Amino acid sequence: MADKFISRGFVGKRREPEAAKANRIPPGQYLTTDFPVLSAGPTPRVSLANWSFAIEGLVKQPVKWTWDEFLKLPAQTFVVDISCVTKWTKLDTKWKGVSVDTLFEHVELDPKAMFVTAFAEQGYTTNIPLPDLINGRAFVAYEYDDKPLAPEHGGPARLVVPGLYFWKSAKWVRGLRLMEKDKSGFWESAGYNNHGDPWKEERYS
Ligand SMILES: Nc1nc2c(c(=O)[nH]1)N[C@H]1C(S)=C(S)[C@@H](COP(=O)(O)O)O[C@H]1N2
Ligand SMILES: [Mo]
Repeated sequence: MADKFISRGFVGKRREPEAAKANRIPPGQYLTTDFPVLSAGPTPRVSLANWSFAIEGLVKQPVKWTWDEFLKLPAQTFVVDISCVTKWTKLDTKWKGVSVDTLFEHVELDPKAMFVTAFAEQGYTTNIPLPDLINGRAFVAYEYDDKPLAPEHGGPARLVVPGLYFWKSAKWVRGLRLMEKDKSGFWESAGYNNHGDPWKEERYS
């Protein structure tokens, strides 16, 4: 009895009912509290002095930021759920970064632009339909849990697209290329689904 009373008293944050949490887990996924690392190759050593982030392709005038310039862009905190195609889902991950909407305020998109290739160090690419990146749906993160993003998780900066399987969230991202037609990226060319909506279980092609 006493134990029960004390533990209730020490719960600082009201816990979300388990049923509500279950509603946030896409079909076929299980909940994890650790943060697995999944990379196709070794973690690249990225020099901030040579780092840049570009928006190119179907835009009137391409734009490129240095690391210092990028840090001056208006940043936000995002708390989002992520789901990897290998079936783990992690709830309430906390990031700081710049929304793709904010980045796109610096370019004029060609109305023909419908798809985006996110490109990263070591030639990693992933393709995403433009609507899945805008209106608050995606961001370029450089902090995780109030600390600089760890290199193995994509630091100095990675794309995060919470609405799609996590392979779309390009680590060590260096830019976005706007395109008229869809073009398969690294994992998509290897048999992963072109779109990758976890709620529709769009895992493979
Ligand atoms: N550049 C790059 N980005 C990448 C990958 C990669 O191999 N290289 N792997 C993807 C895959 S398959 C997943 S599940 C997530 C894993 O991110 P994490 O290692 O931070 O968990 O990154 C994605 N982004
Ligand atoms: Mo993955």
